[in-house]
Amino acid sequence: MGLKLYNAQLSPYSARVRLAIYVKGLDAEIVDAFSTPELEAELERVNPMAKVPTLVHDGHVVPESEVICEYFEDMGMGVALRPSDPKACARMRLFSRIGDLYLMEPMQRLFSQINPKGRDHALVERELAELAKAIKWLEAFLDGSPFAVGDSLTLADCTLVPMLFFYDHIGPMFGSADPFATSPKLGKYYRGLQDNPHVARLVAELEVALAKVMGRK
Ligand SMILES: N[C@@H](CCC(=O)N[C@@H](CS)C(=O)NCC(=O)O)C(=O)O
Repeated sequence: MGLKLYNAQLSPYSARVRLAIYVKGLDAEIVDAFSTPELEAELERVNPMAKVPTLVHDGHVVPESEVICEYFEDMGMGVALRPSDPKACARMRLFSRIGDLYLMEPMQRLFSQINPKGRDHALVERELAELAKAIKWLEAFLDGSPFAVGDSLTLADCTLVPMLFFYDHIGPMFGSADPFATSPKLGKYYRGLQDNPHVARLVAELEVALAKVMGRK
């Protein structure tokens, strides 16, 4: 049966898991869960949350991107993307928590305000301020090296790359020409990571998926 991932190309949470799959070189069936009503119904059957990503491994269902990534590690699948040192591991999880709780939350609310027509300016201002806080924290916790933690890719990078992809694109939509202007370490980190072929593949996929959606608007 193997691994089956219910995915959406533009979901930053799905992208986090795809990146882990690519880096680990796992053989997984990746299906676009929202491409047909049948697949949507299948997703809802396997996971009542009906969210992507959802992993099914030999019939065992694992929802939630971070839980899936940690599951890969616990199962010893592919190259390790979790440091063995507890302190490094805590740093890795900190980046994921900041991403999930403080970066994605305001960004999700900003996604609904992309169209300047009928934009709620008070909401935009509030969420941009929240987003700026998360960016400041990431900037403070990064140590200036090419990876978020240690000297190789970890789950922290899998989390941050797709989120920073959206941050990089959402900035100009709300009037910021260079979203990384006040976070040079973070900008250097995000741009530098794109030399990695797995990261480059993921970012290219996100570009295609975003262009498709924007073309529809
Ligand atoms: N906390 C979840 C978030 C997953 C999530 O919100 N996925 C969105 C796509 S980005 C989704 O499936 N939305 C469909 C829905 O909620 O019905 C994770 O980390 O996996």
